[in-house]
Amino acid sequence: MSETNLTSAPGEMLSSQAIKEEMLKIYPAKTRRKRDKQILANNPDAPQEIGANSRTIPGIITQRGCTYAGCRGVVLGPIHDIAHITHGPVGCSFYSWLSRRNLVRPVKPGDTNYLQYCMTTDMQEEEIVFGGEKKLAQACREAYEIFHPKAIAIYATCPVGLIGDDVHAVARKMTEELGINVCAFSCEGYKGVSQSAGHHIANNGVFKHMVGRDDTPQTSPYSINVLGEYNIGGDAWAIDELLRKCGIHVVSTLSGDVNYTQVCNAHTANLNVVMCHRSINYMAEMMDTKFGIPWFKVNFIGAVGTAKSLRKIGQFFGDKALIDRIEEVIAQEMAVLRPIQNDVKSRCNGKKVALFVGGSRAHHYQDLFADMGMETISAGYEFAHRDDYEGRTVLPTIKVDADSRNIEEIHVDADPTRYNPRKTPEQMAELAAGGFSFKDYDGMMRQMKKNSLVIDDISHHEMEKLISICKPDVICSGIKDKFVIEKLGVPCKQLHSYDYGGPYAAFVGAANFYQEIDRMVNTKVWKYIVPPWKKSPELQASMTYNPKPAKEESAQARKIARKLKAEEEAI
Ligand code: CFM
Repeated sequence: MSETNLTSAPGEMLSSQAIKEEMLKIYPAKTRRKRDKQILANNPDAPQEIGANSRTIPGIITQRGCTYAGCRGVVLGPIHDIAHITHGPVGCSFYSWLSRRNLVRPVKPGDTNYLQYCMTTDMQEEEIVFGGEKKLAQACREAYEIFHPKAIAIYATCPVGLIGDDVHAVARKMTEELGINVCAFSCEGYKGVSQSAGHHIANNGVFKHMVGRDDTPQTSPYSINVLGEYNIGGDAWAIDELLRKCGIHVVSTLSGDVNYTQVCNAHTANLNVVMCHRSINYMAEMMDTKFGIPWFKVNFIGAVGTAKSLRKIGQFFGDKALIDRIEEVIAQEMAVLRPIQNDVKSRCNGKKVALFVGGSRAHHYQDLFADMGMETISAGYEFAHRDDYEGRTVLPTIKVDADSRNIEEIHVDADPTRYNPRKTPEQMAELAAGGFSFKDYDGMMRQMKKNSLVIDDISHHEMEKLISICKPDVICSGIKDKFVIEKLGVPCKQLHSYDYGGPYAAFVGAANFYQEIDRMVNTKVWKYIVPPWKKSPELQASMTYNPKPAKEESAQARKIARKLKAEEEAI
């Protein structure tokens, strides 16, 4: 396995270890110890244990979100025909109102889309003091009277947990009173260390209260659910369209442009494919245990990944006509994509990228950059767990700490009447003998080159160091650090919102992404940017606070520090 060179400067090979030391040396001892576990020099052959899914150090400037965001915003938010009521202060509701680009497109007259509405109990001091359950019940009644939704989901925010409102009791009462499914989620923002806890809470609730309520059988033998796909910028539509061309029927996409009935009917599919492992692996596991639906990991981001995923679905069903059709579709799509790919590659080949996004995209998008000949020198998730970095084989060794114990693990058994293994043990054995694997996520680190830098929950300070030392050609991140990055003269592609672009999934999306990145990394505008503190001495003074370097600092870290200082002085 070749090593990555972290810098574009000719003849200079920097070690990721030295860059790490340079990042850490400013921190107080306790912070340094913690961050030390979360930053690693990668070795793909034997991924080391990374510190992940632990509390962010206060003040470090993280990009993470809260548990409420993971539950209400991410997993449940895109179900477009139920009423989503935030029980809490208006701000929590406002900031989860259309701020994520999980697009919805009602297709036929009568289709319902409530996502443009913002429903909240707008808690005031009075409810904080005397309790807000009555106001919540009233909000459910109002939502029902106005919209007549098929279901209502209630989300608890931080103050609700602190004062002890029983949202589940209200949900039970309202289910009886209104005669529709009203379910509540204890997803107070503080409940876990990030939005990841909210994913888990949402998976549990959707599984308990929605999946399995509609037994209408499927007519297509090739019926699947796409789990962990949220239709950001239209990705789910691109995937749906591609699968449709192949003759594969999507029962439900959890959760992207999906309605309540599709979620309730999801257990009738014959296969679950998982895009975002972090946010939905719980659901995949529970559906396997209860209904006998097998799952495997796919990646529809990037041409290579998309083709591989389609072929694996074909192999699972094992039907010759389906497999042939899939090959035809891949050939057609590649005939259109390849000239675009070659053209873009001629300008992007060898350029360097760093990605710091969420819990899955920092990995998936490395495939798209590889299609363009671009190299990932550094990557990290905001809130993923060790299995997303090191692969699912480490699952039994992950220590359960007090924070993760706080999140309910629901016990699931096989359904007495509806458990139906989709393959016989003989068929499963035959697939395994052919190298087929289920529940198969190998994580990000095995795919990254040796000496690349893996950084969990990156801070702004570490980002600035990475930019000044490695000068990547493009960084993929989110709105919270986009402008920090661009003021330092590096283009930043937002991989949460897609900067108003997309889709980037499937072959169609890959073409969009290649062309956008080509424009970003090859424009000359970036070299005209001088960060404000380089022009203004008083800002410069506050930016170069530099406590005594740690004793064990290596010669290379000293070299980097000297180089940075010389560069600063030269301006
Ligand atoms: Fe999964 Fe996501 Fe992601 Fe995620 Fe997210 Fe998102 Fe994301 Mo923003 S579910 S982990 S909590 S792929 S909202 S659609 S882009 S951080 S990498």
